[in-house]
Formats: sequence, structure tokens, C-alpha cells
Amino acid sequence: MYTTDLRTKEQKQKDQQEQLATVTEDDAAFQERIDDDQFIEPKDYMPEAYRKTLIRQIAQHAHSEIVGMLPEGNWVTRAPSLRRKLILIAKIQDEAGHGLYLYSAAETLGVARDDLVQELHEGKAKYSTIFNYPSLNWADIGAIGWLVDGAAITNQIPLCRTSYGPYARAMVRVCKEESFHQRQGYELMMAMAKGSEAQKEMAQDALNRWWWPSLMMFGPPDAESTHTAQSMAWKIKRFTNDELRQRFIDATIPQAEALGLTVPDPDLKWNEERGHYDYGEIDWDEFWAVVRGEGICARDRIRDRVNAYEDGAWVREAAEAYAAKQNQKAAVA
Ligand code: FAQ
Repeated sequence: MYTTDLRTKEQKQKDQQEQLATVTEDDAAFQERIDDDQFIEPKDYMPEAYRKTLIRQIAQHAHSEIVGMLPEGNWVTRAPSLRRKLILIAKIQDEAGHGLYLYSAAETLGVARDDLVQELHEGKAKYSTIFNYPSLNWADIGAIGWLVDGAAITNQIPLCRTSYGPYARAMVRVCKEESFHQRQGYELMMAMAKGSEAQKEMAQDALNRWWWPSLMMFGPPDAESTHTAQSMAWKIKRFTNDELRQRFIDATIPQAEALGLTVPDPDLKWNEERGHYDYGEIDWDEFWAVVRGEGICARDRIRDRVNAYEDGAWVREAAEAYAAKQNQKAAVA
């Protein structure tokens, strides 16, 4: 069974270096294929550390999609119109689909989905920090679509060219759907920001609360990132955490300006020389606390996932019984 890696960052880096010091002929041929931009497929040779890194990242990504349904699910019964309710339900269903593609991609690496899900339910698996923040007002649904899906796309478009074939192919469809999600979020924010004074205040409040956590989605600064260097060498990651964070900020500030909203960062300003926005210090203590499982909603999220899984037992049993019946029929025919 795959278990969450509990080694310290220093230990992980040391182990990685030791592992890489013993390069076999197969490893060298593998790296040549990577350098040549070929996709690696499930039955191809791959170093054990590459396989483990992929399982870790894909599983965390799958869990994020599934847990990510919860902050939005909180608003399905209170959506202000039938149109908004339908859009929200469709979006949440899409996230479930993304989780399924990703668990399937992880399974091609020799892990069982049940084991991954069990790890999540036992609180041992990581998922994106962003989903441990509460969705407090209706504008949060707009902010999640605009900022959280916006950050997700910025990170995931390069993953369409990640070196592992099944992960890359899953990302192509995921990105198309995330792009729709981002636009519906922005459209919702626009309706709120151009609405009554109270609606505009709600939109600003949502931006204030979701801005910094959205920047944290890209992971720790490059200098503190355990996996970036090796994942870039393997072309699992195509850009570093800081590069993608900057790309997201540069794209999002003009969108906030068009909404007439203020990004809650007094240090934010365009830097002509760099051709990028400069931005203020991210609260990394808060980030690491949430990574450790101390986020506001962390306990609720796991409890809700466990309850949903237990409540869904009859659906899984019915699906299995139906599949067994179909197999029986096929065997007789
Ligand atoms: N949250 O060395 P790095 C979505 C951990 S999907 C929690 O930089 P890496 C859709 C990291 O795991 C959002 N933990 O790690 C949606 C590692 O710990 P470990 C999810 C984090 O992997 C929208 C340690 O810190 N997207 O939103 C986070 O090279 C709306 C050191 O970090 C993906 O998963 C974090 N934010 O880079 C759904 C995309 N950041 O494992 C519903 C794929 C870092 O050693 C509604 N993943 N950590 O114990 C990736 O691109 C990468 O995994 C990064 C992190 C960039 C997230």
C-alpha cells in the first residue's frame, strides 16, 4: 500500500540525492526519453523514485478535486436562482469527474484507489490547502471559480505536457472544464461587483479572504520546495512554483481592476523593469500550518468525506451487483 511520506524535508532531499547517485543504464535511457520530450507510458521502464513522485502528486491532486467539491457543495441549496444552482451542480460534478480521471491515472502506476481513499479518510494524505478555508458568502462561489480555478488552470495547463502519458491526457480534459469554471466564477463576480452596494461589498470581502490562500496553492517558494528540482528534471513539472504564481498574479490583477475590486496587498505594484507585478510577502507560517492539517475546516472536510463514502456504500454495492450480473450474462451468451 502507498503510504504518506513522513520523512523530513532534509531527509527526503538526502535520500533523493543518494538514489540519483546510483544511475543504471535503464535510468540513463529513461532520462534520454524525457529529454527528448517523449511520454512515459504505464508499462515503460521508470525509476522507482519517478513512480513514487507521480503517485504522490497525482493522488494529492485527485484528493484535492474530491475535497474541493465540499466548499461549493455548501452553497447548492442556497444558490440565488435556478440558473446559478444548475451551473454550480454541474461544476461540482465536473470536479468529481476530475478526481476519477486522476485516481485512474494513479492506478496505472500500481496503487489501488481504495488505498489512496483510505489514506485521505485517515487524515494521512495531503490535498490542496485552499480547501481548508470556509465558503462564507455567496460571492465566495464566484471567488472560488475565478481565483481557485484560475490558479488551478495556471498550474495544470503545463501539466498537459507532463512526462507521464496518463496524467498528461487526463489534464487535457480537466483544463477544458476548469476553463469553463473560471469563466463562470468571473461572470458571477462581475454580477456581484456591478450589483448593489451590498453585493459589491460581498465580492470585495470574498476577494480579501481568497486572494492569499489562492497564491499559496502554487506551493512553497522555490527555495523551500522539496520536489521542484527533481520534478523539473523529469518534466513532471514544467515550471517552478514561483514562476506559476507570478504568471497567475500577472493575469489576475487586470481582471480584478476590470471588476473594480481591490486586491488586498498594499505592496502590489507593476514593475516595469521586470515586466511583472511585485507582490507582498505571503504568510508561509499560515501555509505550513494548513499543510500540517491545522486549517480552519480540516476536520470538517475529512469528516464530510468519510460520511459521504459511508453513505454511498449502497451505490457501490448496487454497481458491483449489476456488473456481476452483466458478466454472468456475457459468460452465458
Ligand atoms: N497544499 O516540493 P513542493 C483544484 C506540499 S486542484 C497542500 O513544492 P510539489 C481544482 C507538497 O505536497 C488543486 N500541500 O511539492 C478545483 C509537499 O509535501 P510532500 C490541486 C502542498 O509536489 C478547483 C510539500 O508541500 N492541484 O483546485 C501544497 O513539487 C475549484 C513541498 O512542496 C494540484 O494538485 C498545497 N497548496 O509541488 C477543485 C496540481 N503545495 O508530498 C474544486 C498538481 C505544496 O513532500 C474547486 N500538483 N504542498 O509531503 C502540483 O502541481 C504540485 O504538487 C504542487 C506542489 C505545485 C501543488
